[in-house]
Amino acid sequence: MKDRVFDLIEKEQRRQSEGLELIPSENYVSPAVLEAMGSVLTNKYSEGYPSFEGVPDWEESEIEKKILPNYRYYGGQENIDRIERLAISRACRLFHADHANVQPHSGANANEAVYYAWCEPGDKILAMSLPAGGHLTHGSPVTRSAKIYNFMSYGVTPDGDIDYEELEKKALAEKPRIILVGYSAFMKIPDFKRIARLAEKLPETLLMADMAHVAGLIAGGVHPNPLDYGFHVMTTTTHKTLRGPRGGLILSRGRVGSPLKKPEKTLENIPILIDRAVFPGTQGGPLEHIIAAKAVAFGEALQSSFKEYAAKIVENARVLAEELDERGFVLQGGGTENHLILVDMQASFGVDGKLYEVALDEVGLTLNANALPSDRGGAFRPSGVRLGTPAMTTRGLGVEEMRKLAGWMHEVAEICVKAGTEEKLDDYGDELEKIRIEVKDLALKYPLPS
Ligand code: DSN
Repeated sequence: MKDRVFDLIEKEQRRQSEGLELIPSENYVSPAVLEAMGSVLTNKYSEGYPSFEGVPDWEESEIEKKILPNYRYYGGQENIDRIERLAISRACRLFHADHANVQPHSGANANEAVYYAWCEPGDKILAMSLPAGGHLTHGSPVTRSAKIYNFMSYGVTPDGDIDYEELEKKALAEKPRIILVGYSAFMKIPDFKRIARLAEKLPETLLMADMAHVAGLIAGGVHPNPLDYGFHVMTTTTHKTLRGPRGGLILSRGRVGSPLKKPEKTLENIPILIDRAVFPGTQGGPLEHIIAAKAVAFGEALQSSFKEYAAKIVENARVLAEELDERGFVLQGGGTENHLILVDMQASFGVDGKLYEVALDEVGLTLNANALPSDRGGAFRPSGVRLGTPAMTTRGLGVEEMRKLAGWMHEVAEICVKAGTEEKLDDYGDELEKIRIEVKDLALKYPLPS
C-alpha cells in the first residue's frame, strides 16, 4: 500500500497548480532538477571534496574524462566527484568566482560557515538589521551565531535604501572582521562599489554578500554581481530566483587549494578556509543528490533563456508594483528595483499583514506577512506583506496577468477592511470564492513546469 504521505504530496501538487505563488523566495524547479533530486545519489556518502584545482577553467567534457585524486573519506566516488566538479565549475562560471563550495545544506549553513572560516569568537560582524530587511542569520539574537560573534547592525533610510552613512561610520569606528551586505526584504540595488571603496581602508575586513534573494537575477545579468566589485565572498541559497533545489552555495575569490592542510588566515586563502569551515567545520556528509540538482540548475541558468527569464521577473515586479500603487497600496521604498515588493498594509488599508495573508490564502494567492522597518506589530502580526514575481514568471505569467493580480489583491484587501479579523472572513465566503475561481482559472492556463 502506498504511504499516506503520497496523498499529501498529491494535494500539495494540486495546491501549487491551482494557486499562484507570490512568495518572493519560492519558485518551481524544472523536471530535470526534480529528477536529479530524486535519484540514487541519495544513497551515497561522500564526506570531503573532489579535487578541484583548475576545474573552473576546464571544458565540461574534460571534467568527465579526467581521473583525479580526491579528498574523500569513502570509496566509490568516481561519479560523485565528477558531478560535484560540474556543479563547482558551472557555479564559478555563472558568478565569476574562483571557487564554489556547493555543499552547504542551506543558506543559513552557508553563512555560518563563512563566519566560522574568517572569525574568532567575539569578532565583530556588521550587517543589515532584521527589521530593516536583513536576515535572521545576520545577527538576530535568537541565532547561535549571535551568541558566538559580536554582531552590529546598520539600517535603511526612510526611502528604503541602505543607510550608507551609518554603515560607513560604524565600519570605520568598529573595524569589523566582516561587512555583510544581504537581505530578505530589500527592494533596491546595493551600491557594491561604494562599500568596496570603504573596505580599502579596512584591509583585515572580509566583504561578504548574501545574495540569496537575487542570485538568479545576478546569474541572468539583470543585477550587479558583488564579486565583480571586489567582494571576497558571496553566499546564496539555490532555490529562490536561481530556481534550483533547496540548498546553499558559497562563492569566493582567492587561492584554491587542498583543504587538507590548514592555511594561513589571509583573504587570499578564503576559498580553502571556507572549504574547511563547511566540512568538517560545520557539516558532515554532503547531499550529493541535491548537489547534482544544483549542477543541473546551474546548467539551466547558463542558458540564454535564463537571461530572458531574469529580465521578465524584474519587469513583472515593476509592473505589479505600479499597478498596486495605483490601487492605493503603500509600497516600502516606493516600489522595487528587483523581484520583491514590500507593502505596508496598515498604511494602505488599516489592516495587518497576517489578516491579509490569511485572506489571500483563501483565494489561492500565497504570500507572507512581513515586518516593516518601523513595525510595532511583531513577527506574528506585522503591518506588512512581502511578495515577488520569480515563481509566477516561471509559469509564464506576464504584465497583463500582473494587472489582473493587482485587481484581485485590491478586492481581497477591501474584503479584509470589511471583515476586520480572520474569524469574520467567513462572512465574505462568497466574494472570496468568486475570486478563488478566477485565480484558479488563470493558474490552470499556466501549468507547473513538466
Ligand atoms: N526564508 C527566506 C525568505 O523567505 O526570504 C530567507 O531565508
